[in-house]
Amino acid sequence: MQSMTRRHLVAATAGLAATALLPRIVLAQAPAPAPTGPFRRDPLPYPANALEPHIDAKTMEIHPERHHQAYVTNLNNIAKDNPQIAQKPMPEVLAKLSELPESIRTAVRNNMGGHANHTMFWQIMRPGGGHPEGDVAAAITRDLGGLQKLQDDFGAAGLRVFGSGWVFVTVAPDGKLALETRPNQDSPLMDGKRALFGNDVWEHAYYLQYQNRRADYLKAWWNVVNWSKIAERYAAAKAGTLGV
Ligand code: MN3
Repeated sequence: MQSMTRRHLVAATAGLAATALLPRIVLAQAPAPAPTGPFRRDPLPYPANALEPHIDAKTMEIHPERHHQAYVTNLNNIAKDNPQIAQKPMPEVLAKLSELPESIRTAVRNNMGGHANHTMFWQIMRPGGGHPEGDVAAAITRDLGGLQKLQDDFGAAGLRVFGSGWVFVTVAPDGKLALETRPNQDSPLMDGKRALFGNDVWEHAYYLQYQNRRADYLKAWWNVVNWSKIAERYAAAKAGTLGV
């Protein structure tokens, strides 16, 4: 009984400490979007200026809070009359776009694709960068010719995307990797595949800092790739549990 009481006291104290810290944490982050439907955008897992000097703070404010948020808001608006789009995980909806009513198919393709792509994108970056290790490093060597060749080929693929789109490394259930591009907000999920990671080559992702120099952005981006998150995603893909 006494240890129970003590545990409660410890829990209560921890709760108080967390509450005391809360205003400071809230101030440091972007304002949380109002919940107006089943879809929501998680806050960035790092401050907006954390990826400097490779991606500027202003871009990392505008890109999630306006561009990504617009996809989420649009999805919530579509879901008002079409709640079925929120009743299955996004990979399942995106893999079967042809089963949706034609009146919403293109809007779901663009906005859910955008939501899925950006949700992945924020996760697979972090300050400090690093190098691939373990299984994922071995798979890059086996399937993509090693990290240097991957970076060269990924950059070249990114330059070949005409207009707006994405470059992805996809992962098959058996762990095999492939380099692929998609236009607009299309996602490998639309082909029943999984994105291990990818880079956004829409101008909104880099224009404030790099203007038309997409090649420089593509090269600098490797400095903020979160290889430990990618290793987690690789393990999840092979276990069949990787989502967006
Ligand atoms: Mn974008």
